[in-house]
Amino acid sequence: MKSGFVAVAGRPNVGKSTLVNAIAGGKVAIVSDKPQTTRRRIFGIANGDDHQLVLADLPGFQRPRDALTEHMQRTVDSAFEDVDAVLFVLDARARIGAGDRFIAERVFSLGVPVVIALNKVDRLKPGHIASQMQTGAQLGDFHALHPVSAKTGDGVGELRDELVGLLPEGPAYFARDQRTDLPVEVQIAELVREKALHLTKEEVPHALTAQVDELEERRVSATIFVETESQKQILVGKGGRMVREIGTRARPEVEALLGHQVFLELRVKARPKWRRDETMLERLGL
Ligand SMILES: Nc1nc2c(ncn2[C@@H]2O[C@H](COP(=O)(O)OP(=O)(O)OP(=O)(O)O)[C@@H](O)[C@H]2O)c(=O)[nH]1
Ligand SMILES: [Mg+2]
Repeated sequence: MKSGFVAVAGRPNVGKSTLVNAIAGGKVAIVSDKPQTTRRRIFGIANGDDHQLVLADLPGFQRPRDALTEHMQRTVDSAFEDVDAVLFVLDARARIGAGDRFIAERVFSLGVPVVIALNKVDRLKPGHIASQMQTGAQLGDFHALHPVSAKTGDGVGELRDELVGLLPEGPAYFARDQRTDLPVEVQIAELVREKALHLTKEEVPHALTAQVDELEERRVSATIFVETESQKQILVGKGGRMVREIGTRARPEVEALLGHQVFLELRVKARPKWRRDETMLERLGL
């Protein structure tokens, strides 16, 4: 049996979480078109007959601006200890530049194999993919470089096999039917946050967090926190329309996760400067 850990590195928004979901064969991490969607380390576990590949999905590399982003970057930094390989994700639709080189300096100095995934190649011209592969190849002494589309699944099987091939002999670290290490309350809070992210823009997505207050057999109650009263008004919406829409979108996924129907009760609260509040961050597990 081969088993081990692979850390997923890359700039915000390159598609790390989408790729982890694709490799794990199910949704373990939430995804959005807003940068800084992932705020904590999330294991995505890919099980096979003779292997267990544990991917550590991570926040994107960033310059910290407050306690939250500081914690996020600390999570990234510590996630590289004791991994068997790094999956370095690049965005084929963006310019490969200084941000990627900054990450390259870090990951290529770890002394473990680095596999580069050039993601989002769906519907790109072959010539453009080839030139992005060339630029990506100059980032460092990589073990392999795979053009993939996490969205369509193109190239994902080959990438997965490549990563499994790098794992040492070892035991199963998680139950064979387990796909993530996140507690179910956190998974639910994340689903709620994802739907809220999708429905908001500008500064609001960054000011959002969610927490499950009560998880009962048929009833889940959760709070969405924002930082200001005006953000709260946006989240509540006219006559409660917005928060209802978030609930409507989140509920089917919460039900799929729990395996039965639930009543999902959402509240919105303003908690000024929660992103700078160490106590609040600790409560949220961030
Ligand atoms: N076209 C295309 N879009 C993709 C692909 N993979 C991810 N995306 C989109 O890219 C955006 C970011 O995806 P995420 O998976 O949240 O990116 P991330 O790197 O985890 O982002 P952070 O957690 O914020 O660092 C979303 O809108 C995805 O739908 C892909 O292969 N092709
Ligand atoms: Mg992510």
